[in-house]
Amino acid sequence: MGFQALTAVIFACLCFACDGFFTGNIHRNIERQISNDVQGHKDEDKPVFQQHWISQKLDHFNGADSRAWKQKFLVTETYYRTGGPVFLMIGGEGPINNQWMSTDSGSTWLTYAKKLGALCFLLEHRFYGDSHPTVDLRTENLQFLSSQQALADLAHFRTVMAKQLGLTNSKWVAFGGSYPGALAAWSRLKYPNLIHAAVASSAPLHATVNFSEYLEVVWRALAAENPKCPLLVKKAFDTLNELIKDPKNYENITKDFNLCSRLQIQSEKDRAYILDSLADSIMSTVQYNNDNRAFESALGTNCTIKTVCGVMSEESLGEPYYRFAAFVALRTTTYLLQPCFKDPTYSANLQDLRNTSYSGPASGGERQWLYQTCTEFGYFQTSDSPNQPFSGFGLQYHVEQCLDIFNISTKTLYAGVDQTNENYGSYDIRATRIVFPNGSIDPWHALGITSSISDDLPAIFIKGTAHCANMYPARAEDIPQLNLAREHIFQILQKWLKEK
Ligand SMILES: *[C@@H]1O[C@H](CO)[C@@H](O)[C@H](O)[C@H]1NC(C)=O
Ligand SMILES: *[C@@H]1O[C@H](CO)[C@@H](O)[C@H](O)[C@H]1NC(C)=O
Ligand SMILES: *[C@@H]1O[C@H](CO)[C@@H](O)[C@H](O)[C@H]1NC(C)=O
Ligand SMILES: *[C@@H]1O[C@H](CO)[C@@H](O)[C@H](O)[C@H]1NC(C)=O
Ligand SMILES: *[C@@H]1O[C@H](CO)[C@@H](O)[C@H](O)[C@H]1NC(C)=O
Ligand SMILES: CC(=O)N[C@H]1CO[C@H](CO)[C@@H](O)[C@@H]1O
Repeated sequence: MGFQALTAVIFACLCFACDGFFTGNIHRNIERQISNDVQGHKDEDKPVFQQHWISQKLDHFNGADSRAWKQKFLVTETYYRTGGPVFLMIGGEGPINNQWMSTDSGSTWLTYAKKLGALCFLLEHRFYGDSHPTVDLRTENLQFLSSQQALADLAHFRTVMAKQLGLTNSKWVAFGGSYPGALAAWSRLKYPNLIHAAVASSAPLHATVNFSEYLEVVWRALAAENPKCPLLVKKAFDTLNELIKDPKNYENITKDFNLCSRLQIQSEKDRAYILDSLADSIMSTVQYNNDNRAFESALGTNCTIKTVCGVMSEESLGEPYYRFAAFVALRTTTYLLQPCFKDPTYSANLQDLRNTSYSGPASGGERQWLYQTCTEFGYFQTSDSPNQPFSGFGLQYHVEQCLDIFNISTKTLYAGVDQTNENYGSYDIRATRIVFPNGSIDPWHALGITSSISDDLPAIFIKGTAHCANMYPARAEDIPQLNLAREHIFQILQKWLKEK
């Protein structure tokens, strides 16, 4: 292998290879902040993985444009045996997290690598983390941020790396969860000559502007814990919606939810913003329920659906409205270790999202991901469906953010989303050797492949698990279905690697 050992580097990092989606809401991602630094080495002499950079074109689809930039990737040879496959974990809408490469962590793809003798790469997505194709995040620069450019990066990476290391004839397998799960599937679809197979965990393959189904799954996930639970949440939220209409209540709402500054509703968007943020306390809890994200130092992982429904059933706390407030406060201070919930104004959030610096307050991925949703995917988690507990953050609110932040019109947004489905085929993906694990309580499964299309495109259903559960390290308390799913995916891979 041609890689040199890195000198000892302490990587301070945030985020993920498998991750939820940024929604343009800064706070939604705060629990992703990692509490301590992570070391890339077991000790100086025995690097577990190494960090490197590869040169990429800024625009893969314009031969006349020769501008280039450096993309970050990590590699571990720990498990590689001559003739073994090459695993490529695809980075997503945030900085890559070294824990996915740590051989101590036991993350699932590395357990497969160990059994199959695979060389393992983790490639950061352009415009996220340290992979900066342009000097800043100005909207005109973000034209080079797209899934298609990211897939072309990946194809080029595969080609160059295989040539450099003499691995051209090796079988490359793409892995990813959530958005990178979709990228893994699409890499197999678009570059079947380069990618032999793909594991596309919790992958939303269908782009949609009005993703109202998300909250319908949240309702069902809460109901599975306790049938009364979503009804109590709905009652609480209805009360909140009533109270928030009257400025006389601002003081009390501020206090009840421990907001960081006094509630001030000056526009319809201020109202939608705070309602969306408060609802998100429950949305995020459901999306990551019981996932073993603690291994990547995520905070708040013990706050689960059980916690929500436990607090919502606590009659001693008073009306459901007060129980909901108590849950938000508990999650904020006890689980996320924050002093207060958030600054409740839309304009403050807007200012953060408009900042175009790579060190700006939304540069961890929120601004970039919002741009991708406004140009390619939509995925807006609207409160428009009647079969869910929340209200007050409808489609228009989400769509207008695209205009407010990037000057992207609704027409452009819809055209972009249509083009994405046209380009990749949505649910009707025509490819082979892609496995689609999905979790029954993960709201993202609503946009995923949920039943096997063919023997070559199997879906793996994991009853009772949340977003990307199968990718995290196994734990003693994992439910049996989850362990079976991990094993099932391994067997599928093993079979596919024998195929030509
Ligand atoms: C705010 O809460 C206090 C204490 O619970 C209550 O006495 C007061 O009436 C409330 N204010 C309004 C405007 O409802
Ligand atoms: C979360 O769970 C872990 C282990 O299960 C425990 O050590 C920790 O104290 C818990 N944290 C909270 C905030 O409950
Ligand atoms: C953007 O964020 C950076 C870093 O936090 C800050 O220094 C800069 O002043 C911000 N720019 C604007 C226009 O707010
Ligand atoms: C969004 O979709 C839901 C159906 O799930 C529908 O009821 C609602 O009207 C849609 N919203 C808009 C603004 O079209
Ligand atoms: C926003 O876009 C519209 C239409 O594309 C354009 O006419 C307008 O000048 C843009 N506004 C800004 C502030 O860039
Ligand atoms: C929740 C969900 O949509 N699960 C689906 C995952 O895939 C299986 C097929 O293997 C479906 O039966 C499930 O409905």
